Amino acid sequence: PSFETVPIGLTFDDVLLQPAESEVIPSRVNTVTQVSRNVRVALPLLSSPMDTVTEARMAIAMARIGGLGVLHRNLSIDDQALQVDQVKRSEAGMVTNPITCSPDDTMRDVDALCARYRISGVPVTDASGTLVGIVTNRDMRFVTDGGTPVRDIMTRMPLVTAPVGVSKDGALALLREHKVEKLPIVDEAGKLRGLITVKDFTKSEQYPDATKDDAGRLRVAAAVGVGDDAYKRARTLVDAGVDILVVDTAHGHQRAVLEMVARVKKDTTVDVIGGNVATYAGAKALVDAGADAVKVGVGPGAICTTRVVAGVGVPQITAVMEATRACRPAGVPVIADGGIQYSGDIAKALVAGASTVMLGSLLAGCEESPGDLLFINGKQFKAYRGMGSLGAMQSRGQARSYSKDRYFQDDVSNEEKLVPEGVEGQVPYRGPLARVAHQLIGGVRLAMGYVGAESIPEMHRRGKLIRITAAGLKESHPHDIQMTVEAPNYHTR
Ligand code: RVP
Repeated sequence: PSFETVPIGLTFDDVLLQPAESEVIPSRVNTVTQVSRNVRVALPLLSSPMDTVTEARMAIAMARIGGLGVLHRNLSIDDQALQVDQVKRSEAGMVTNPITCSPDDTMRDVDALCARYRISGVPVTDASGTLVGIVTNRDMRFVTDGGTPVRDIMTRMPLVTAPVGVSKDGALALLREHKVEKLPIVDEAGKLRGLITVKDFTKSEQYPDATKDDAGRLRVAAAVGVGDDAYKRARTLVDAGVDILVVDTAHGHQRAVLEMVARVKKDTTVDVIGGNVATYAGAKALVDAGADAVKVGVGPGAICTTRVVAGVGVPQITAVMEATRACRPAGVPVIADGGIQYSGDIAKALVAGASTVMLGSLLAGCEESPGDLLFINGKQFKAYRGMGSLGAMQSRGQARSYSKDRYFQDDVSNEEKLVPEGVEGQVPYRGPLARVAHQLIGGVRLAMGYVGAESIPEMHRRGKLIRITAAGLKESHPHDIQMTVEAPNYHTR
């Protein structure tokens, strides 16, 4: 190699967006964008498939605000499929396949179901699927013996029900008229076919931007690896109703990854995202394999040590620009994954060509992320760790398959032989996702005003980057002052 041919790699801190002539009012911009070829979101935000970031609760919260959660895969196939199921059932126009119980179940069973799915009651059906009653919080409130059978406490037929095909307004009218909270949908034979709840109506008023499928259910994505086990995982997740599969590896420009993308594309109807890559050639290979979106980022993550341990990576702005060069002509969206610390970085990623960004560290501190609050010196934190960290690789007995197909390490017979590519740590607690996302999107909206872009495609067309120096970066951050009040959208590194 000769020095003249070594390209330069730039990252978020190396660039700024140039202000341009604008009539755009930040509060009126349109942030709708494509996650993948067939899935659209109101906000360009995805949550990382990491075991300290995205499980069902985060995925539900992400979809409600108009983003999308990607469920991590550091757990058994069944557990991950269950999480898909939890998201798909969480809020809906109509639950088509509601959770039910039998008259012979006990109140304890029903309690467990309600806790698991965060619901307040369940229809009761007999062995043939015929609706025989409903059991809700109201029925259980004064029963002290957990062993009491459902048949003794349930509200029996006749219940207020609606026929299959009832309209949204018709259902709402029935709920209002009878002052009930749950409306079972039954067919002519009396079999339970669905359930509409008051909560779903109030939720859709509360979350007008929610990311939903055609049946009105929240959307969810899930991560898979490569190889036959991963293929089985992918099939199971599709059966559970997943909307997007993400072939989630540290090196997406790899034959096994390309094969997995092509295979899942061929055998299922869901969108398939491939990654991660950081070059033109890597992105092109995924596009050619049939990926419906390309996830970009090798080494930028807050907890990632790949660039130090392996000396490999491409600074993220350059990586996104290079991948976009390969993806844009094919109409394939780019996801900028990793390294985002401030809302301004999201705007920079969009201008570099990304259609959405994926966030780990910024979301790990949310109330909805997995894990408990940690109190340290009176301050609140939550754990955040790389999926290539020792802890993540060793956890839940998944080490072998996990480190093998994400990091392609097959010598994992002995834990001492694992070579981590990530670290374990903690981030400050940041409260509910909605609050965090509000600040993130608020920053993006401001950027769109400065750039003169009314939409994200306009950001792609109109946005211009400028390279800055170390002095420029110093000037960008607050300087020559001691901060006395914590801002909701600024933290020192
Ligand atoms: P960040 O948002 O900067 O915290 O980065 C999150 C991203 O880091 C993830 O979406 C993933 O691509 C990457 N990651 C996750 N684990 C590791 C690792 O252990 N190296 N890296």
